Amino acid sequence: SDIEALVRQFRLHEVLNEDPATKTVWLLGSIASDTPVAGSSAAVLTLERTAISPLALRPSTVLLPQLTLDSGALNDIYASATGTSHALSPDVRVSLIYPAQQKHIDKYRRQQYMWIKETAEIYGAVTRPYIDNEPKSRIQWVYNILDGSAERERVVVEDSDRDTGFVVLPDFKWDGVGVESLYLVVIVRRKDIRSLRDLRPEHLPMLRNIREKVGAAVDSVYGVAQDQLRMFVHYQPSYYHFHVHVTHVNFSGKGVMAGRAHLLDTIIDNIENIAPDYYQRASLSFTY
Ligand code: M7G
Repeated sequence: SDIEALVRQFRLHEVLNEDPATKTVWLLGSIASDTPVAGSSAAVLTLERTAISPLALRPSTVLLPQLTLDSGALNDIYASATGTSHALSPDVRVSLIYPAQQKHIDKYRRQQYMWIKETAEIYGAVTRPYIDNEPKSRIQWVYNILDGSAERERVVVEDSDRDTGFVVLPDFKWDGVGVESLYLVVIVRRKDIRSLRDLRPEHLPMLRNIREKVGAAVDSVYGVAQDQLRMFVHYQPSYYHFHVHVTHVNFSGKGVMAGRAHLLDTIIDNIENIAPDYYQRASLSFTY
């Protein structure tokens, strides 16, 4: 594939970060050039071990011919070894950002996060001008999905209504191997909602539409019931075009942590039952 051709040319410059828990490394390198600085040749490559899908492990499967083991340790009834599994494929998820901007590199580089409590005033004075200053090209990938010029064949379900519609497709964070790591992204058709901060009562039909239709579609396509899904919104998001994350409840990762993930159900409830301008007035804390 095209991705494979690009990844083959990747020359490592620096390990940006690693996480043994999620078995992931983030690498900075260059493609087709020797100068791995932010600019035309920089690339951020993510390599992540996929979860072992129970689907690959049918009851009568004989594992042995599919595993090559190095000599390990054997002690009484306990044994441990490393090895290579040949049939449990795919076993790695690769994602590539190329050409990568400085912002992408900073996002994946290991860093010490700090809490920021964003009041409505700070949003207006600092965050909002920052968002409005972002080049539209940062969300070009979103527009490509909405107009069907990218990832067309990956669309799971869509609703074409101008005000309440959306497109749902597998998120790059999903390895696609097992439903327990299911991760979808819901991109709304409206282009005027930057983030959670912009949500108002007029958006309730859209939010409810997402909750009901996406829930039903995921059940029928993947066999995961609505009460086994986590639907949430990031604040701050990386991309300021409103979208909703949908994962299996068993999925765990940084993105579902308190402080960044806001449950869709809670968002609807806050606007509906607490205050119509809840998200224009709330102080929102997040790490930066
Ligand atoms: P976010 O909360 O703005 O940022 O979510 P995050 O990446 O820090 O979580 C954007 C979501 O869109 C993330 O879950 C990304 O993995 C996903 N995503 C980003 N891009 C560039 C693409 C893409 O091109 N295609 C798809 N299918 N998903 C993407």
